[in-house]
Amino acid sequence: MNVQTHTVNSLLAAINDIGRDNTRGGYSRPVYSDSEITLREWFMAEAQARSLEVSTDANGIIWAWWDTPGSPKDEASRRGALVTGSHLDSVPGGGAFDGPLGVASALAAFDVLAARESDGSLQRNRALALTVFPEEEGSRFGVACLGSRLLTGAIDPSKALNLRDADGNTFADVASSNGLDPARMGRDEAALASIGDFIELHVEQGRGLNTEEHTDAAGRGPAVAIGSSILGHGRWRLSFSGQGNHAGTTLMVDRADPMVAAAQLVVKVREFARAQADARATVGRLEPVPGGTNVIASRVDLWLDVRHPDDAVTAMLVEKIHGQAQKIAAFEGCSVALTEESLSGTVNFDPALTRALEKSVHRLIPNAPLLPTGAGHDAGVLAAEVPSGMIYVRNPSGISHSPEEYVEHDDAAAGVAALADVLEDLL
Ligand code: HGY
Ligand code: MN
Ligand code: MN
Ligand code: MN
Repeated sequence: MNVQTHTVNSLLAAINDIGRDNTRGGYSRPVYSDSEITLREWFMAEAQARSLEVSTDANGIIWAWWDTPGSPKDEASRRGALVTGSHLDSVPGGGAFDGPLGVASALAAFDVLAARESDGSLQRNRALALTVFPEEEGSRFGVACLGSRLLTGAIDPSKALNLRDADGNTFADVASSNGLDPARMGRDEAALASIGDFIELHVEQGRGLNTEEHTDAAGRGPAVAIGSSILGHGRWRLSFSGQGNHAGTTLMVDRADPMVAAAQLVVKVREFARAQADARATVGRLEPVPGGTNVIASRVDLWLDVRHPDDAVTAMLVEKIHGQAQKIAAFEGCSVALTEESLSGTVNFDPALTRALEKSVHRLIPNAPLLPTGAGHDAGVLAAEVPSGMIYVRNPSGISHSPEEYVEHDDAAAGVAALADVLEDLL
């Protein structure tokens, strides 16, 4: 096994049992949970083992610095650095690669560059950093890419600090108990100035690399793709309120059941999205209150995820869904309230940086295509402030946010080799 194959796969193997979810399957690694903290500690140990200077900023982002030889390791020498990274938190019951593949591949790519530096074939005159962003999935506090949104000012710290998890803990309290000072959170000019280019390597989500357009005679797609754009996407919560009551003593004619209203809306969401080319709309989370088997719910919270390349279409779809929800609620004797939780416009990655990624990647993988993605990423949030780009590593089934998410060892190694070449060319 060569260095890249060994390192990235052995790094992932080392964290393979952290945060396993034995009820849902896969992994549940919510931000600042024991498992995600254990992963943060694993990352910091791996970074320190590579003599990287590790620190956590006011927004909870971990920075592992590989300063230029002989530099004073200060803000000035780190300005405009070459930064790569991803996240370690997961969705509930998620896969092993979404996030950790980017972090492990960056560690392995640094190993490749260190080997080139020690044999004299690489001179570094630009600082490098490896970053780990908190709450990329938004699984605990409801807003995706919370760390990168705080860093860029895309979310107001007061809104972020008041976000609550399912147990009612505020982000402020959880962040404080993890050593952060809520008063210092928010847009960080110095940190942003330190990012000259940002590259995120990520497991492919969706089947882009395995469609006939990209596969060879053996039906196999290239190991790697370069990101071109991220679909605009947002999250909304629709709360249906009715009359909580006893399941046994309440006649059917006497009910105002928000679960029945929510169920009707779920089917309508699919109907409206199917009628709109390129739209994706999902209800992945439905929470009845109080949630008893013998209880007619008093309220049902329904979370809606809508995505489309045209932000105006996303807005139109949400409005149509909300209008339908109001009609259904009225018919069922219920009411409904809509709350927007987060919204990200469509992102086109930096054209010059994307061309540079293509040039580097095509040396090793000439048929690596440009791929749009429907998945949000910290790289997409940073793109509003700094040149940002992505590399995707082939996922044979394209399935993600599921225990079935997978990357073959050789493709993971190819991703490291591509990332190492990209970083070297940008140094
Ligand atoms: O939801 C997303 O697209 C990302 O995985 N956070
Ligand atoms: Mn991810
Ligand atoms: Mn994800
Ligand atoms: Mn992401």
